[in-house]
Amino acid sequence: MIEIKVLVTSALPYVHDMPHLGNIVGSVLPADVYHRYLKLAGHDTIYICGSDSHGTMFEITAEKLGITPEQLVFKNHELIQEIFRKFNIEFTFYGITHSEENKEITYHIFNKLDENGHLIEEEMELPYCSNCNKFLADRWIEGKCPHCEGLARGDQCDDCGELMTPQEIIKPKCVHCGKGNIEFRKTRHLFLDLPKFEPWLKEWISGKSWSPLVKNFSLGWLKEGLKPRTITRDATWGFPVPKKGYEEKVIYVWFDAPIGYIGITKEWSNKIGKPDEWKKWWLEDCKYVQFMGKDNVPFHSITFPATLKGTEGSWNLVDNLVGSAWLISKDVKFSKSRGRGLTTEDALEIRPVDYWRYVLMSLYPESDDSTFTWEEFRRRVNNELSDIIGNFVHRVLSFTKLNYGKIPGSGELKKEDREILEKLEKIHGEVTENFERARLREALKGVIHLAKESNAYFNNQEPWHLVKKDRGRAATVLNLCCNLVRSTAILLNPFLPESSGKIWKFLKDDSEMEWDSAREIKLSDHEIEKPIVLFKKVTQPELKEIKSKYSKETSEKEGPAESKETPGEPSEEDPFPNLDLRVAEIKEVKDHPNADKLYVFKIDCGEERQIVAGIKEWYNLTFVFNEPFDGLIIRVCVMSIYIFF
Ligand code: B3M
Ligand code: ZN
Repeated sequence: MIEIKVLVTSALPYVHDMPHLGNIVGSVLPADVYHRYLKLAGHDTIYICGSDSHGTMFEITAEKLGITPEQLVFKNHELIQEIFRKFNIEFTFYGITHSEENKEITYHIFNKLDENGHLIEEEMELPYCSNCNKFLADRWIEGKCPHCEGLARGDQCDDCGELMTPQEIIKPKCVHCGKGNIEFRKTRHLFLDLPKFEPWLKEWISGKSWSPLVKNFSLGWLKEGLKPRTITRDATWGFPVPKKGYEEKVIYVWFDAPIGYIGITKEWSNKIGKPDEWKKWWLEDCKYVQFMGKDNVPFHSITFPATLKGTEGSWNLVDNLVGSAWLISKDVKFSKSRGRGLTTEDALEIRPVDYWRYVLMSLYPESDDSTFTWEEFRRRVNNELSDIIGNFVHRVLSFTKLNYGKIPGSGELKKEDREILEKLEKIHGEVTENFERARLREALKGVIHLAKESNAYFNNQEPWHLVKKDRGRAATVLNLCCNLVRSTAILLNPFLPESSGKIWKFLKDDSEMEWDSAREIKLSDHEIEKPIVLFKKVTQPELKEIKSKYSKETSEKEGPAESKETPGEPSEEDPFPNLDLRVAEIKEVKDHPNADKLYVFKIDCGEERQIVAGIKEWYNLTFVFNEPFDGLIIRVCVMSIYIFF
């Protein structure tokens, strides 16, 4: 693999409030997964993020809490890092936009734009509350969105994301006093002359291989025609405008926030005692990948690049802009604070972090909105995490430990062994390619695919028979399987670092994990630990409890919670809505008292069930179950088709 330099950033979260699961999957989590991959693959990379600390929301929230915006910002700056730590988000550095470094770079860029004639001064009519005697910048004014009738706050709609002027807001009111005594008064502001950058932006964006979501959005805005954008505000919290006549105003948050990526890189450079390090990432050749929710795209594909371009400096511009759609939660409300739906803390009480990292990334809304439901959560945990990954790792390692005490050496390879190794090579290549292009959901599918293929190999080789007939051959099969477990651990690492680390420990592999070594057979004649179960399934009773605990308020407010217990209509997305395929663990097998061809099974398919199956002619299961199977879980695929009328 060719080693490259990659700068990774994710949208800087506003810290007037804490993030919820939707925010986490929208930017920091995919950026972390991607950055972890880059490190494993040996690229030279840093992941920079930090708290977005300016803007009128801080003044509003701080006012409500009776503290200053600065106190609010620095308190929440600590709290948010605590949440990210719990989600194992590994930043190279997490800084803040309210810093001396960011102020310095913001002023530098501001002055360059001014010198180069890209700032326009204009008088505008802005909302003024005659009750509070204040201009109402941005979110101090609220009302109905003229596009979707949702909640419009200041210059953007919370619901549809459209930008607007305050004059366009329907039935506006002042957030300070809650009254509608709004008039429009004249005040002078500075604008970035965006229309000037249109031809350049068009050419630049057209040359990018961004996802259709991001690219079409961006070209769409250009097509509508750009207007000059204000970069100053009548407010008190923010960087004061460094220009004569504007001393009473502050720089608009969306001007200094993206510059914050640079400011935070500089803050990091100073912290590590290498004050010029930031230049290596911003002024020298380097690939730059950004992650964000789709509502943030215009600021990153249009305004920020135009801002940097206008300085005529040699700033690195974004190469891959990864914008995610929304993860919509159907039967629970993702919430930022306790007592109103499901918070990140609640989520981690339900299951440890890797379950969430898995479920969220498997639903990562890469190109389109995706939907979270509790049923989906259970399905992903039980059928993928537990039945595919967990099961494969556990059965291979426990069977190997039981029969050989360690990973045995391998004999000569047969055709089927070479085939699984070819599959490993192919899947590794595909997962790598998807990672390189930051297509993370596809990359995760590839990891699951590898575990599935490896599981099938284990099944087809039937080492439990081989071990009695041909220990040498069984050793070869198990050697390959254990090494496939190792490959799975590596490919899984960016997504589930904790679980991957546990597998590494079971394998007693003390080497540094390396991406490319997943393609190789590394372990032979090598001690291993007895594995412990990696993922616990979500049972029906547990799911019921979770639903009743976290879904109540939402279902009251938003109508009945979605439920798969009722018949669904086939759709393009799900042509078999009533088909429920599950892998079950057989707990007990007995002969049927009245039928020669039937067994009676007690199974655990997430819930305890008794079923009968006419497979006695083909399988002697009482024989299998009389064998000792310490630690070995024997699973048989049981298909249950529930047809609802
Ligand atoms: N703080 C919006 C958000 O948190 C904004 C992103 C800034 S990125 C420079 O969604
Ligand atoms: Zn007012």
